[in-house]
Amino acid sequence: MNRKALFIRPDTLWRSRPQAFARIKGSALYPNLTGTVRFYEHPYGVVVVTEVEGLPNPESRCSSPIFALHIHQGSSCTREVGDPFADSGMHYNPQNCLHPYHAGDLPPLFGANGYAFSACLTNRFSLDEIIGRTVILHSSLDDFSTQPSGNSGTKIACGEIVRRLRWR
Ligand SMILES: [Cu+2]
Ligand SMILES: [Zn+2]
Repeated sequence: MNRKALFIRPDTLWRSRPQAFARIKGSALYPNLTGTVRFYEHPYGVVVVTEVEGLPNPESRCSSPIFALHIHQGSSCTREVGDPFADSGMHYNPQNCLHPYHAGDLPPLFGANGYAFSACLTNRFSLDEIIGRTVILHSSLDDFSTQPSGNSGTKIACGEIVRRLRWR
């Protein structure tokens, strides 16, 4: 393994093209919620870079909002059944694990004045496994214990993961 590749330089990452991405759009209740999730191949797994704006932003400092983030197994952000984006299905979970050990479980986003940014590395999936699936952002934090989905509240935004052709 190339030792230089072990340190992820944000400036290099920022300039390079993701191999896959999802464009995030809010549900009807969150029309201003937009963002991107970028996926980069890395020797240790996949780097997931998420940037979102237009998040709900409570005033109180003690309720600074946290939003669960998962890759769901479904391929499309369509259909509303009580919750929007019903076709996104359940968390991507090819190994039949319990939450939060689903392959699609990701660290939640911390809202900051309606904006959120995160970068993480995971080896729970390959790019090929998640292209054609969906990224879902939820209204609440992920408690990382409740089954089957961490008591994460409603789905507030969704994006379909596509192989990179042109992303900007
Ligand atoms: Cu989810
Ligand atoms: Zn899960």
